[in-house]
Amino acid sequence: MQSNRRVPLWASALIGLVSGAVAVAVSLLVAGLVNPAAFPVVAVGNAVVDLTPAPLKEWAIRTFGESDKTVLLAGILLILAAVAAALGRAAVRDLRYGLAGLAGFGLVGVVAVLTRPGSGLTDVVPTLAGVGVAMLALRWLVRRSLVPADDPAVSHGGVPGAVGAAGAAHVTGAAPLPETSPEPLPGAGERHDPSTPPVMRAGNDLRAFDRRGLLTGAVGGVALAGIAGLAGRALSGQAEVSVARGAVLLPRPAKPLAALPAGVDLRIKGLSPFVTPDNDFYRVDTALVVPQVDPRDWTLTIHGMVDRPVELTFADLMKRAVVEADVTLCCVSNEVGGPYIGNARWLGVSLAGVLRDAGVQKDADMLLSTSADGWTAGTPVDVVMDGRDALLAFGMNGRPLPVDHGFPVRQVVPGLYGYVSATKWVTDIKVTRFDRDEAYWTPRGWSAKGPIKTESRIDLPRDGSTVPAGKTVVAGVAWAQHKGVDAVEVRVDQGQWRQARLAEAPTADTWRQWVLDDWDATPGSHTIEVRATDATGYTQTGDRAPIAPDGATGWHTITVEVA
Ligand SMILES: Nc1nc2c(c(=O)[nH]1)N[C@H]1C(S)=C(S)[C@@H](COP(=O)(O)O)O[C@H]1N2
Ligand SMILES: [Mo]
Repeated sequence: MQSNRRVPLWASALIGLVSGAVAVAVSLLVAGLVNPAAFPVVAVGNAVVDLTPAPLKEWAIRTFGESDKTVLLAGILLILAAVAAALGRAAVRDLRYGLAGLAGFGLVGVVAVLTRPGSGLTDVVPTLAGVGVAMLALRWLVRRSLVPADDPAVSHGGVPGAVGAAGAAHVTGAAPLPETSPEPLPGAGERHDPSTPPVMRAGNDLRAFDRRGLLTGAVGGVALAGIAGLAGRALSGQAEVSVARGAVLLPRPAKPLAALPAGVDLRIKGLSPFVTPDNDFYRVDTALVVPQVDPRDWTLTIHGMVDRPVELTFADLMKRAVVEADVTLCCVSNEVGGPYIGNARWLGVSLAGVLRDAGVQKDADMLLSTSADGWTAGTPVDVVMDGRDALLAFGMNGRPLPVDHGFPVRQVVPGLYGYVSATKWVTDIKVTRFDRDEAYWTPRGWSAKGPIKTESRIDLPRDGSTVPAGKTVVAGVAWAQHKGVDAVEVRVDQGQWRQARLAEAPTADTWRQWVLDDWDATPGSHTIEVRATDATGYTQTGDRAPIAPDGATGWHTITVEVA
């Protein structure tokens, strides 16, 4: 059995505190990744609140007011710190006591997390990760603090980085010297009562307190806790915004759109649904970390070539007449047949209306919109003002915008590729001119203007798949936003073009499903091609163009094996 009598109190407390900090920070980090509500400290806090008798709760609210939660969390952290310090003391005596103490911590955390309403089994992961890493940290710190005393390197002062007598002295330093005290003199260990040798016995091992080992280890532990804690806090900022998002009450549109007619969706398995589920909606942006914008802090500034600069808060926006629109968004980087396209029902206010309030000056032709993370798009003024449903959108498919898709507010402009129109997390619109300002992608080789090109895609059968011979459904989507799709044709093995059957489309701003029901597939390899014709009478060119600078062209062509 080890004795801790030679490890000073401060040292064992430090071991416990650093291990405890590691536990809290790692669990915060993992909670940030898994589920911020599963941070055990907060879960314990919430459990305490729930278990507190009402009179005590009322007293706390009366006494601490709005900071009652802060006081509670501070209290929990203080208790944690005290327990952690005691745990360090126990660990120095016998590591198993310390590990058992940490496990006890973990148990409290797990129970608190699992008894939270709506919790799931994965919510224990942050607690377990925190406690697990803290156990490793505790063991490591204890080992660094207690080195084998019969190690000649230690007993003779040869600790790496220490020299001569100072090294020997710190091995034997039973009581902490004030930081300002001079280095102990050679033989300082002799200040000890000779009857208690400055070493301890652990089993057969002689153990001595290594102050330098502990302090360097503690610095490492604090660094680990600091980094994990900061990263965890950043991720939990997401939690705050997701809570704020959950609290947004979407206003009713002035003229609600009719429910989508059943005819927009052919309901064919494997065919893109007319409304893209939020989780399947493509995401394209330059953000490494998705901007977390709290609607309470959000403002939109409209300035530049306007008569009256405007600044709108989120509340201001929600007070305006609310518009609903079905719009298919598409990325200029979508290869022919590619996935970067999605359709949603957006809720927002008229961008043109807001601009009219600001009074756009006659010679302005560009809106340079900027996102919270500094990305920019340049949108033609005439397109936004021509009566189409150009929106400052805050709703998507009946819910507040997902954070990935621009919460709290983004632009949506039917008919333009996203890179020139669909600014997510938009906070600033400068009314300007194309010959004065450039948006993010323009100097990077992309066209300043980006109207969406008429395109079509085969979803079924899958390219490269094998299908049984006989009647085979060929189906897909076609789009020509703000013009409308008038026809889709399909041909097999470069034979005759055949008219596909079109699903309905509520407006010209969305894509349109199409299907060819009666292809009689014969055994062998076949190519299938598709082309759309839009309402201006233009039929998609078969000439292949790359995505840069202004969008790909060509007919989507697939190959299938018929068995
Ligand atoms: N802030 C910001 N907004 C942005 C972008 C971006 O990089 N940053 N990318 C744009 C591009 S290129 C496209 S295609 C659309 C994609 O929108 P989505 O991610 O909601 O599908 O967002 C646009 N808005
Ligand atoms: Mo894009």
